[in-house]
Amino acid sequence: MHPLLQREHSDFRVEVRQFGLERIAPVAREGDETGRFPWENVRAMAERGWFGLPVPAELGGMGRDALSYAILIEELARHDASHAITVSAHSNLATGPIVAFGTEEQRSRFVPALAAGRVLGAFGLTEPDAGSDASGTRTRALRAGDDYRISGSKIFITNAGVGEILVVTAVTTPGIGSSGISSFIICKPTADPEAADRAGVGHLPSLPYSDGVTTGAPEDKLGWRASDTRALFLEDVRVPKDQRLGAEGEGFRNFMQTLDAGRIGIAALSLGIAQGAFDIALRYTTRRRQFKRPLWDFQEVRFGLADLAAEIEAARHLTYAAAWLKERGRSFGKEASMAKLIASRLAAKSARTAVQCLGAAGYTSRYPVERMMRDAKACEIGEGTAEIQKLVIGRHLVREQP
Ligand code: COS
Repeated sequence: MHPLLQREHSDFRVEVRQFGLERIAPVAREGDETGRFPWENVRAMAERGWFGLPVPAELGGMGRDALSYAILIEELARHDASHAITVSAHSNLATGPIVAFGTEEQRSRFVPALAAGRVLGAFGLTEPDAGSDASGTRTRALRAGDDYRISGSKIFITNAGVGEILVVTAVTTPGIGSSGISSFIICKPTADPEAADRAGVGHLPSLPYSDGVTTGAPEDKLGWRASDTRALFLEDVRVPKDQRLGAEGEGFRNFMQTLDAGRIGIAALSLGIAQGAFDIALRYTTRRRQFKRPLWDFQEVRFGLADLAAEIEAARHLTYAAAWLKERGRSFGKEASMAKLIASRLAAKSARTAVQCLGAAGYTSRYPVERMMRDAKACEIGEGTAEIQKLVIGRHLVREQP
């Protein structure tokens, strides 16, 4: 067992692994082919409390630690990255900032529904002109009495369509850069009401929906195809001032902290893809025979997979260490970026290696490794590109030098 884990972590891993085998593996390929959002499994995961795993029990969550959360995302991604990113974006990026920066009233109003998976949450930072340069936000929030009127657009937002509670950034004071950015909680009905209705989750009409919020069509993506990624359009959206998250001007810093935590989620997701692809390659190469012996007997194959196993274990140490630091309230931003950088690169390598081990079979949709290869690419881009992780790590190194 990993030295940072307790028995409860291992038991939880077994539970999620079982769910992955029974509920995710059978639908992952269809989700990839059709792009259909996995509403039935969202309900099943909600029933297990997984949308509120790290949320304190008094807010309706399971109150589990950051390591349990990393294990959840890792094990979901072992079979399907789309399921994993749906939970990760909801938990770390949407629920996380309300728990961390919300007032008592905001927490009790919005978090229980998110923690129960009653509705899904989304995080709206990225804009057409503000990707890696997140402080380039153009969405504008104008104060009007007790309200703000928010206008602008966001792009590539996970859960934007299916979700009902959105946490978004907008400029409250223009011309002063990141200190002029604030964040807001905005509610709107799900874009998929019939499917949500059939699943019995995802729609909560008692939420304070704002008019003027619309979403684009689902993006046609290379990977993570069963996850919901859309543009979000805000047209003179009236948001009461009590839905501002944190003080005016604190939105950027709060979102940066949220992303630090999010990066542990993407590291865990990457780890899951790396492990899932490795498992398939190991199984295949120990059974498939060529030249009268298993592929595994060829040193090239065996050494390649041994290398991969060692690198996966190293990435796991890094990811769990970042989660461990976060759990203890210690600084973890550098470690989270390092874990994401290394694990996402590894996911791509592991999936590519698995495709190679399986040869032509790996190149077809008969095996999930080609999907994993596509899914892995997103891990090097989402929640901060590999280049942004290096920039963040570099800044920490300079700051920490003796
Ligand atoms: N935690 C807390 N505060 C942070 C922070 C963090 N991780 N990172 C930056 N800040 C603070 C800074 O301390 C600074 O505060 P002061 O103005 O009080 O000094 C403020 O935020 C501005 O920081 P900085 O000047 O470093 O901002 P930059 O515009 O130079 O950019 C990067 C910072 C590039 C790191 C940031 O824009 C980033 O992470 N971009 C990637 C965005 C991303 O990951 N997008 C993915 C899509 S969202 S799923």
